[in-house]
Amino acid sequence: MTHALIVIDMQNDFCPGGALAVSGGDEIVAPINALMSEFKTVILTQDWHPRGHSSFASSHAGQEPMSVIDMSYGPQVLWPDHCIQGTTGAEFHKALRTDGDMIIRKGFNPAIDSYSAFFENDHETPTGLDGYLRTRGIERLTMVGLALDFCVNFSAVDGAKLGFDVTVRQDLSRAIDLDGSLAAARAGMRDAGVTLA
Ligand code: VGL
Ligand code: ZN
Repeated sequence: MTHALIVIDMQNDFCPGGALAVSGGDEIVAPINALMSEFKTVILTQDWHPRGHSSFASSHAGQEPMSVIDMSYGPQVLWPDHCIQGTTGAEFHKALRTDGDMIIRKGFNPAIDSYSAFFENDHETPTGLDGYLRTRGIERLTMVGLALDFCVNFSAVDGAKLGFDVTVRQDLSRAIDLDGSLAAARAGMRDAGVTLA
């Protein structure tokens, strides 16, 4: 069975010092680099927002970062401005290996956030990753990266729903953990049939 490693959002803004820093995000760079050597297929994702993106608190008058609003597609956490296209914050951590086969960008639609590597947050607009994996005969996925309770979680659950055999390496992920989001994410991944390693 062809097995791919998916490295999620290992970007400056999610590492200490970044706009939406995930605690310990930089600690996993070296072990993820090492893990890449064990996979024939490595895919990286990159959170890639235009300025003024609808997921930014700054785009909504009177809203603070980390508050939640209702969007047409459901609840949306409002984030600090992060991973703006072409900025240093959107670049991969400078020590990360980026010699993978494919980089998939997400979150570029101004009106919809995209945590998952497979679908935007409306859960129906595809990123194209499903087709890419299927046409390459890939059936098994190992996921690592940031953040465990948002982009890794949504990607893992969608991957499992699409029929991939998905394992999340929790030791090679770090969480934001907003109001119990980590516990909820773990339960949701388990329910979807994701293996939490
Ligand atoms: C992410 C919040 C906003 C993530 C991306 O990579 O988990 N979280 N954008
Ligand atoms: Zn984002």
